[in-house]
Amino acid sequence: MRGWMGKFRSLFLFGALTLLLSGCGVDNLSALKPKGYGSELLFDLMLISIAIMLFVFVIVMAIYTFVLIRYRQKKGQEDFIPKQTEGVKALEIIWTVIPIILLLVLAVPTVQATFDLADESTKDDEGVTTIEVTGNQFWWHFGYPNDEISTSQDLYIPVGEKVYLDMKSSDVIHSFWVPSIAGKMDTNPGDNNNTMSLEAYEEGVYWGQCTELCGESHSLMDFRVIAVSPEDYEQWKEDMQNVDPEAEAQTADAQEGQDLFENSCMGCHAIGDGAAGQGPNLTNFANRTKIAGILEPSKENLVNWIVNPEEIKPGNQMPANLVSEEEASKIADYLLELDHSDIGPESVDEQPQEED
Ligand code: HEC
Ligand SMILES: [Cu+2]
Repeated sequence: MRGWMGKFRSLFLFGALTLLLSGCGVDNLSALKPKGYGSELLFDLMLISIAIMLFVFVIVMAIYTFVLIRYRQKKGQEDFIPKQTEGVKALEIIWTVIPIILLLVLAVPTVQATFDLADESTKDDEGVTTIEVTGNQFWWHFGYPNDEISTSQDLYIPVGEKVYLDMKSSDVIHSFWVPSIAGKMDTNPGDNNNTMSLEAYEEGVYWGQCTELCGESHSLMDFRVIAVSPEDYEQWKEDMQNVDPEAEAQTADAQEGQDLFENSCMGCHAIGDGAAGQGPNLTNFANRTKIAGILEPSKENLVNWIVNPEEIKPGNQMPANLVSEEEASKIADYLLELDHSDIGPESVDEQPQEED
């Protein structure tokens, strides 16, 4: 008996610890710490529903406890049948009307928030940014059609401004979710574009994830939204527009890497606002928060990725062994020189915190 209890207790402790520790993890990936317009609306709805649930729970439990104690069978009452109360109109009306009222209390702000989230009244206004988002197995393309900028994985937006996303997929259905600042939206293949808006209240690097099971490496389809000050955003746009894709690499190795890159990789990757090929646009690559959305941006990781991406993201569309490890090292030197802007993840006020 004791052994059983012991096992049970450690199971319980394990469960409690899991719950507790899952609260650590990465910061800026939590719908419970809203830092943007959409996430704030959704968080408020969560609070309202929890309040209603608690209200119902407390009242039902109070009545239940009262009835348990007050009407329990007493000594000498073995054969006693209490007064039956079916069909009491007043009671039935009460327990029909109260839930209806509670549902209305929940429905009104929910419908209101649904319309607020879908509001696109400022979309065509002067100076409002619309960004094209394309989900791909297993990466994100971001295009700024009015500014002739193409990028991927890191989405730059100005803080405190509502920007619109025009969203589609190049293959299967993906879902774009940045829990700290917005709700989530599916990206569909074909011409069935969805739109949503993003507005961050604070500068920051916000974690995003694909939340539609889209293939083998679905869980590795991470991205970031980087909300910078409006001045930094303007500077970033200018820097991105002035990229010269043919600029000579600086060191000898990097120059060799550049040639190799042009021969073996340019079929799928572009630098500058080139046509988005089959792979991510690598403009400003040296400023990425991660490689392929998941790896720390070190040279070693980059070489490993170039030689064998399959090992890192199974099922992804980049072929393995296009170049030797030595060649990959030179290409990495070149790619890590692609530092096209001084504005990067380090430009935001608050730095993200990695796992504890
Ligand atoms: C057949 C098309 C194709 C070719 C050729 C190709 N890649 Fe890729 N590459 C991709 C795709 C697709 C991805 C995105 C993979 C993912 O994240 O799922 C990618 C991702 C990358 C990334 C990570 C990008 C990011 O945004 O973090 C790097 C770096 C990269 N490739 C470098 C190279 C280099 C160097 C070569 C040449 C040796 C090359 N690629 C050749 C398709 C290609
Ligand atoms: Cu996906």
